[in-house]
This record gives sequence, structure tokens and C-alpha cells, in this order.
Amino acid sequence: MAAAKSLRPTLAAFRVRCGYRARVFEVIPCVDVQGGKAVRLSEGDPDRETVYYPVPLDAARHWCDLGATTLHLVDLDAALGRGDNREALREIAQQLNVRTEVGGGVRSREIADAWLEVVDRVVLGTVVLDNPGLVSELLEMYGPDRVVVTVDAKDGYVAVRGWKEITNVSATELAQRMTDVGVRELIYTDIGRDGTLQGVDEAPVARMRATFPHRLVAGGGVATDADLDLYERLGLDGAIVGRALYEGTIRYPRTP
Ligand code: AMZ
Repeated sequence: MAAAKSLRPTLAAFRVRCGYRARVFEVIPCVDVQGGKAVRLSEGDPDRETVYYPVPLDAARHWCDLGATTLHLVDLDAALGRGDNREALREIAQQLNVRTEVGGGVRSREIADAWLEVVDRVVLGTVVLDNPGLVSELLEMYGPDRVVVTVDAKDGYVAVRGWKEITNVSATELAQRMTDVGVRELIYTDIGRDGTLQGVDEAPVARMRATFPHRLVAGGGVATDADLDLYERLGLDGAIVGRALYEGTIRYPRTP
């Protein structure tokens, strides 16, 4: 007993030295808010919305009651540059005891600072291409656990400004750049599949996995438990899931 106990610190130190950490695949419910309501869009088109909860806090509470450990919150109006849903999202972060990350319109130091007073992590999209210096600045200020970059891609190319603008930067190129500047968590979204329940397209996810060596979470098209199994087999750390959860087409919580 005593011998086993004394081994523990050595084992822990060994794991830290080797960068080992137990990989637990996490299913992260997303609460996307547009016009004050929790919705899902199809392929990010604001005109193709399904309202799931008129009050976003109710959606968030629902997933927490089922055991969610993290919620992915998105301010769609802010991402689209036509208003914001800050109050509804702040309320979720303040009232519920769950880890929260927020994306959509986090494009300045001031906005990032304000969010990081109430949420655990910010998710940066458009600003990563508009002002890459801000990514480094936030990483330095808050550390890589609180700054997540999202690579949202259509046919392999990064989309910005509410996915209205497709750039000429490839998803893998951006992932490589993010590795180089010290980002340690990336979200990859397949826009063409997002909100469609079509199933996951394996090849682009595998390419992202091969490019980005740190924590990688993906979303877009998840429809069944087999899609989550596929992500896990590809070595992803988690999935951001919307419509499949709201429609009940996957098991949640996901038990082994
Ligand atoms: O559905 C959309 N049209 C959409 C969407 N879900 N547009 C942007 N977003 C999300 C991204 C990310 O979480 O997935 O907004 C965030 C990025 O916003 P920004 O303002 O940093 O580009």
C-alpha cells in the first residue's frame, strides 16, 4: 500500500513530461441564439432557422440537467453583424454551473475581455484572419485554455462574417498557422453539413486531425451515434452537437 502510494507522484510527473493525458471524448451541446431565441440554422443560413427554445436559458438548463459539462454558446446576430444576444448568453453563464465558451462577434480586445469576465473561454473566428495579432495578445494575456479558435470551412476554405464570406485560406493552412502561434484548442466546423443531419464527412476532419496536434473538437452534420464514434476513432477530443441533440437522434448523455 505504502509503496503504491509513493509511486503516484512519479507516475504523474512522468505523464506530464510525456504530455500524456487521458482522452475523454466530450459531447458539447451548443446553444445558438438568434433574435433572442435558441435556434438551429441549416448550413448557417439565417433564413433557415428552427426555433427550439424561445428562452435560451431553458435550452442551456435542459442540457445541464442531462449532465453537460461544457456548453458552446453562439451569438448568431453578432456573428452576422446585425445586433447581439449578449444578455441572453450572459444569463446562461451566470446562472448555470457549467463550463461555458462563447463565440460570435468576439472581434476586439474589449469584447473578449468583457466576455472573459463571465465565461470560461472565448471562441475566435473572423478576427483570426482580420487581426491575427489579437489571437497572440489574448493567448498571452489569458493563456491557451481560455482562447479557442474556430475554423469554419466550406468546401475546404475558411468562411468568416457569419459564414457569408468564403476566404481563399484553406482550413488546414489556418490550422497550421494556429499551431504556430500557440493555439492549443481548435474547433472545426463543416459548414456544408452544419444543421443538416446528413452525417459527418470524414476526409476533411481527418485532414484537420493530421494538421493540428492539440485538442481538436468538430461539428457539422452529426446525425447518429456512429458519427460520434467516427470522430472518436479519428482521434478527436469532442464534438459540438446541435440539431442531433435537439431532435434526439443521438444518445445523450453518451454512455459507453
Ligand atoms: O451559422 C452561422 N452562420 C455562423 C455561426 N454559427 N456564423 C458564425 N457562426 C459561429 C462560428 C463561431 O462559433 O461557428 O460564430 C462564431 C464565430 O464568430 P466570429 O464573429 O468570430 O466570426
